[in-house]
Amino acid sequence: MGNRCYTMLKPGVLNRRIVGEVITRLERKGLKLVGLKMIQITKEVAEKHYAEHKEKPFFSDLVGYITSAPVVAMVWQGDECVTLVRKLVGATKVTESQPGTIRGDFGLHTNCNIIHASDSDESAEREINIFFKPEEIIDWEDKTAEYL
Ligand code: 3AN
Repeated sequence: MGNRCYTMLKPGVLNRRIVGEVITRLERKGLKLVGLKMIQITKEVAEKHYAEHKEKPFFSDLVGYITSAPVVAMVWQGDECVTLVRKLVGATKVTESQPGTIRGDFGLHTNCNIIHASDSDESAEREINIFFKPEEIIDWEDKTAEYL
């Protein structure tokens, strides 16, 4: 089965009509999409998700941004999924994310970067539990997995 990574396209992705483009990058890698939905998250849920940043100066802007419009919440699955998704996503700071990565190609400001991805298996489990019910995750049989 591999492991799972919670991934969230922030409101900027919907605004800019690049939902498909960003999802395509994760799909093309060969990762398996096992959960997907569009949700309007509440302030409470956003604060819970980003609890580790509660004391940071950018916390209220971050919560304001991800509650400003719907997000696209996803669960990806595969061997080394968290590590691979983080590589495709790129570094947190716009000045450090390399061209070719999602953040490196689609963002100008760190405080409104367009995608979230879990940074460890433990945070993936915590975040998946915040946003998805068990029955919303479908581990479908991938008959072509051997080619990936
Ligand atoms: P990542 O999303 O790469 O795991 P975190 O967890 O350090 O990075 O930060 C969570 C989010 O907070 C980032 N995606 C970004 O939107 C925002 N953020 C992080 N660092 C800064 C910063 N120095 N200034 C403004 N916003 C930041």
